[in-house]
Amino acid sequence: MVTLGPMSILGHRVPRVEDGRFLRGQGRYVDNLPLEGALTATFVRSLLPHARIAGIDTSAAETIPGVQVFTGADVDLPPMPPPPIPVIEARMTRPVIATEVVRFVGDIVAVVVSEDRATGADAAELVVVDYDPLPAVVTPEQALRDEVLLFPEVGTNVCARAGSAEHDENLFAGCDVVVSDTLVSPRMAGCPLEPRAAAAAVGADGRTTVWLSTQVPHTDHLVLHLMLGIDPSALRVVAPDVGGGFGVKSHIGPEETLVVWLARRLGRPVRWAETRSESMVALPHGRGQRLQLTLGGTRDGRLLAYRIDITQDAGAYPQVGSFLPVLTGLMASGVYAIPRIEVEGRSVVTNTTPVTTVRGAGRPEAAQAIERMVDLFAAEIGMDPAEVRRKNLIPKDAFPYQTASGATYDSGDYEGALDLALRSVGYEELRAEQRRRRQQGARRQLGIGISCYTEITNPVGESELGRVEIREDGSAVVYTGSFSHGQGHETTFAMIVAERLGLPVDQVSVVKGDTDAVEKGTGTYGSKSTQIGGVAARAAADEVVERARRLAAEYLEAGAEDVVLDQALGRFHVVGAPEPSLSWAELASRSAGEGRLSELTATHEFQAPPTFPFGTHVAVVEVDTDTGQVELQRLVAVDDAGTVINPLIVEGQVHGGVATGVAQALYEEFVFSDDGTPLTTTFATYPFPSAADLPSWEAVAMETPTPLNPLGAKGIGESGTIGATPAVHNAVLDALAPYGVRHVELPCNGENVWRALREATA
Ligand code: MCN
Repeated sequence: MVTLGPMSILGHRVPRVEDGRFLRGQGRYVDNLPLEGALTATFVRSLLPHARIAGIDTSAAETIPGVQVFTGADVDLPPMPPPPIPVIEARMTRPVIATEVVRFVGDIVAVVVSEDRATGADAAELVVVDYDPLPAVVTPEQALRDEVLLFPEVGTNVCARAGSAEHDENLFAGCDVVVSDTLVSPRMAGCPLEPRAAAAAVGADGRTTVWLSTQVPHTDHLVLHLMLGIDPSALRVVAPDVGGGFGVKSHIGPEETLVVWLARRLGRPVRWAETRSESMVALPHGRGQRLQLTLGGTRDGRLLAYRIDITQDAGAYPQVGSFLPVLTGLMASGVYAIPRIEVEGRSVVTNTTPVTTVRGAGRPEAAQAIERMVDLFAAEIGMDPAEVRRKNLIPKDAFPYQTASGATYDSGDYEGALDLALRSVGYEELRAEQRRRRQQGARRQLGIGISCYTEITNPVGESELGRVEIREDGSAVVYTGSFSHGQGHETTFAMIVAERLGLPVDQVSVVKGDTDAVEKGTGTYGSKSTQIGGVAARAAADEVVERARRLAAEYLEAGAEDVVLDQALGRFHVVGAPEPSLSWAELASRSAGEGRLSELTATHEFQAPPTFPFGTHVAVVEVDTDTGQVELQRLVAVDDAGTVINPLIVEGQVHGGVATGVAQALYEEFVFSDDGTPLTTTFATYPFPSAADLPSWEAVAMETPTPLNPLGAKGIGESGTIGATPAVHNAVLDALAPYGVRHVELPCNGENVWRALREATA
């Protein structure tokens, strides 16, 4: 049990300290770092999805003064391997510049270096590539046929597998009702407002400094050291402010690697900033799963068995995306106690943009699948979808709970979340209004969609480093291996440490994203930062208090065991005697004078198993049954991330997360033509919603602490995304139920809804 003192800053709506600089335009991004004499890198990219390179003519480009062009033949770098995850086929490597074959529109065929960006763009246009087109594998279904192979030497397009190919013929034994459907979770583009950017320079001391728009500076440091053979101590990676990552900046690509190679080769700083249209095709995408689903149970609403078969489109080169069926399978059971679950999955390479993690990564797909199937099952047995859910929820007293799909959930109150969401939305009144509209045969029908979800944060149980140092003026600095690219760690990590030290929050600053300043780190993805990075910082702060107590005892001429820290005042004194006392500033300046300030420093690493945040989202939509247009009217989101550090930031995370989830339900889909040409390469064709397209969400707080860390905190960064998509999808189908529609493809845009209505009523 976590007990916080009455004076604790935790749980308060502290405004984000980082916002001052962002709102005043003082953020420092890679593209606006002053970098004297930097050259510009511009990539020449394949326009064909699959082709053999017959020749490259760079001569016209190189007639432009100051332009140099490098092709694969000029670059002595090894190919980039897939992430070192055992299930992924390691032989499907990616050359940093394609030399023989291009495998997607956007694959790099050359890089132009110029004095400025405009010249680079002009020169790139003049690089002539002679291609012999190869047949393109565009869909996972085509890939599975293995007729055209992306990597002939591997002998198959399958790049990873999940679950088991063994089937129990009696899986659905005892089920009165069995429902099946196929759900496609469309491919999404991550769309960070700041596209990728990289810069590199070699200093007078021979050390290479690299600035990256990234989520994982320490992992990037490792990859660059291995790829370029740079001694780790001669390499520094700095991540300045980053304008969003959403999962897609969690793996360094050939672009960043080449920028570093060029800077070292040319002896001048080099910088690259991705354009939006380049980002749409070359920055890895997310989702892209086809799920074949079968759910069975009894007529009175008990779920008994579930089969989930996952085909993941991995794109041209396997990335973390190809591992996601493992996570989808692990989370297949959702919030329900389903006794029998079978998971089978495979990932295949296709001639499309590589697929990686996008907010939620593997877990949205699991929630989309089970939540859709529960609704189908409810419709089949004629029971209210809320009721079917309630009957099958894992009970509050059953934790820790092991699901049939292999996850061990730490804590939860799923029924509490469902009740709270239904109460908040006014479920009964909405159903009454729905009945009225149905009776009237209204053109605009009402749909109410429920989604109960749980998700896994810190999914692979990682560790994180935190260090706390007291400065001479008595303020504190937190060094963390986590990295904030929009999540507000400068505020929440400062709150966590301030609470332990008894200092005002503004006396605690946070240092992150610099491999010279922080010796170790895993970065930020999988909504893991607070529960490992925050906890590590907290433990380091506790150790600093312990050391400070011993020092204060010396100065107060008391026994160390008798000295306490008054957390409300931030002063050390003998227990029971408030004076004499020493503030942090007094303690720090005196110890600095004696050369002992370094005693007030501590480092801690914290490792813990995954935690499982959860919640219920209810969406209310109006569907125009003539045109198929869907209007999202309300979305109530109950999201439980354990103990909340800062409700203001948590609400912000839910707000952004829900927007991504709703966008997948209603708008976003990255589309390729039948021959593999990307069709949605700008915000004119890829319907990335703006605030004007979305209503305000109704976020409802709920806190069920985890026993797995002393803060009691789970993650919140992806919950909104995971909960929202199935709620909206179910709401659309709920509105269309009287018309016999039982399936609408995602996204539920006007066209897909209209088609489903037409087919059902034909
Ligand atoms: N928090 C809290 N109380 C909790 C849990 C979290 O106050 N119980 C606070 C944290 O301290 C932190 C924020 O909420 O300030 C998010 O914390 P956490 O859930 O630990 O997640 P991470 O910091 O690890 O962020 C990762 C997550 C992921 S995986 C994606 S993708 C994502 C997201 O965060 N991308 C984002 N949120 C984003 N927000 C912005 N603005 N931009 C992105 O790219």
